[in-house]
Amino acid sequence: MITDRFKWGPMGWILVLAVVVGAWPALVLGQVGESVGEGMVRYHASASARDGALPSLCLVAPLDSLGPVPEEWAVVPEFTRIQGRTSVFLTIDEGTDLYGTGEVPGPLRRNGTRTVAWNFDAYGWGAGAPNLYQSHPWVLAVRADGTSYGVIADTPNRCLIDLQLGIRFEADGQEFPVIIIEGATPQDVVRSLGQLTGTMPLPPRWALGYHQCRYSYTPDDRVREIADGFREREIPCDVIWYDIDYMDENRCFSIDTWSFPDMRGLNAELHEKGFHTVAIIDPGIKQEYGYHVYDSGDAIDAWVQNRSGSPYVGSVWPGRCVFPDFTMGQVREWWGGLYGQFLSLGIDGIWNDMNEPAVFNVDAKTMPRSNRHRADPELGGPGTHARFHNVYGMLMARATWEGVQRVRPNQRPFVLSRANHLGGQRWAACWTGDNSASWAHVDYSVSMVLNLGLSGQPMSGPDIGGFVGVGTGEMFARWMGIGALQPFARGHTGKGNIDKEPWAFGSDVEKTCQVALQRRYRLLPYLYSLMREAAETGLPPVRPLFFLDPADPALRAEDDSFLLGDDLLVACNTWPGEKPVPVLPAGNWVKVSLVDGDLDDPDLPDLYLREGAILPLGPIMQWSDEKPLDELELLVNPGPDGRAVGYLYEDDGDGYGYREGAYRVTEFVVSGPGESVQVKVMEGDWEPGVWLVVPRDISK
Ligand code: NBV
Repeated sequence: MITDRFKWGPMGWILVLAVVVGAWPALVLGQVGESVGEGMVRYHASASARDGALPSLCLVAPLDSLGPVPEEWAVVPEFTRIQGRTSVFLTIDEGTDLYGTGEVPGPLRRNGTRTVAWNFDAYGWGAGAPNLYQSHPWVLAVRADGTSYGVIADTPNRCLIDLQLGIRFEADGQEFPVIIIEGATPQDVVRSLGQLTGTMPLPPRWALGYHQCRYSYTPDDRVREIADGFREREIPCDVIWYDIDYMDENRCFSIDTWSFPDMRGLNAELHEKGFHTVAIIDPGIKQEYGYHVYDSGDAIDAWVQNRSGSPYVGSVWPGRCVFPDFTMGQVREWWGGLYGQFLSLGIDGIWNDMNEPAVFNVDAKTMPRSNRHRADPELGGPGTHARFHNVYGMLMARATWEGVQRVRPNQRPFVLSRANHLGGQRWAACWTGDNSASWAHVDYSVSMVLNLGLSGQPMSGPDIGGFVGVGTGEMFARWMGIGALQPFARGHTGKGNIDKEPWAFGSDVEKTCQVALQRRYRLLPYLYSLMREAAETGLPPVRPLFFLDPADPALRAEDDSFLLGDDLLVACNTWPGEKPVPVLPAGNWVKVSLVDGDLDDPDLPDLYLREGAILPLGPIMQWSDEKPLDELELLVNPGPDGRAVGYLYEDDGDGYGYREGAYRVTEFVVSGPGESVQVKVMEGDWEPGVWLVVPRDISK
């Protein structure tokens, strides 16, 4: 019998329906905001969310509240909570363009895209990949009038960045705050991002040279052959890389002495010839008693645990592996200590790979989210892998960087990491993972490096030539032409693939690669000055064209070209066939030649110098320290008033003397028509001597 003691109203039925189909009604939360700096505001979902917030894992330091949100503040988020996730929505005005979101394939302008911040071993990734190896829950917005703001979703959890109708972040786990930065220009916002999440420390100058890698150069004689191949052909190169086959059966921090009987001697030989070396280290540690890394880690109970509290075991290259829990300071310290003996073999830099962390034979390609980390209180205390997954690679890179720095306190560490998170530029540079030898990937490489730069990471680059697949000589030549002008320039390819050294595709391609790399080495003084600026301010060396005039709609989606600094425009040709006609911003941009023959090569990008700029060029060198920088050629493109200005930063190229004043910032000025170049030291007391300055007026 039906009684009327309990009657379902229409709302009740809607609720039942919602539960059945899983469409929970969203709970709209009343956000609370506070000022946290000049032009910076933080909003929490509610007062209780603010009081219970976990420490930020991307900021340099916790942000104190500096009082209420300024009255004129325009960008206000709306928080909702739905099915255990927090969603934050910010409307955007008509004409607002969106950028950033980290390591993403596809166009520079991100409006209409959906990206998932969830570090993932994305071997052979393509256009539709929602998530790659790194996570940057960050969006840079540029309004129609060129003013700008940026939004950090301050959560390490898996986070959707949905830019289809505005800016929407939706993240698992506990409610998270957003930090909004306002700026008069996008450059201001990117600088503020650097202030909040840190900047990349100045790398050693050799890291700005060309790097040659493959999976793997083995045995030792093959490494010698590659190194000699560069020197004999006079193709500039600074670094040779050791991929995993240098290890003894994939055990990290070990050497396969059958193939590399004298690793120390080999590195000494390479150093003699002007090379540095970088070796790969993965996080998966073979679970094997008697192996010093396993034993010493086990002794301090270093491993990430499964949900029942035992060490989690997953399969990677060495077989059954355990994974260091880098959320504990003690583990980072132990890990860093392992580099002492390792670097004593004469290895110069470290490459951290597979640190999403990648795990074989499981659908998720990583460890279970229910795994347990025993994080230190400063990281918010113990938590599940769901909370720490996205920062695992960043904390590994941090442990590596700090360890290398402890071992060699007077040298600058160079670390490359596949996985990383917003803020991770403090410890590692990045490459864009296992890309493919296709024209589309040549094209992505330009916008990816741009968006990484707009997301705080100034030093990135692709595997030049493509990791997966063969490609063609023309593609390789063009890729080298572009890659040679990006901050991190490394050729690399996969195991079993064809050779991809600059000479592997015949003499024409070899010539193009030689000229491409000679251009890079002539530009090293400029590139190094730009890295110094990145270290100081967070502004990346590779910049989008819209930085020149953020209000000009014609520049806002331009990603066939990029700017190196403010003065040099690189017009890329990322597809086969003729060079496209470049979009040139206002002013008299003049096409420049840096090396004989570069203007006639159809596979090299054209370079244009800004009106009013002076570009300092060094000599062609086979490696970055081959010659002293005592002769500079200055390319001068005077403005309509005859004026031109340029800058140069110099120091020892490694070490920390520059912190004590051992550096020099020089200004070059042509003050009017027919005037000669005036050279003025602006900062620093570094005095290695003077250069012979050879000006070339390119306007004539
Ligand atoms: O260590 C081998 C490779 C490495 O060459 C590549 O750059 C990384 O992205 N590594 C991945 C593991 C295996 C890839 C198939």
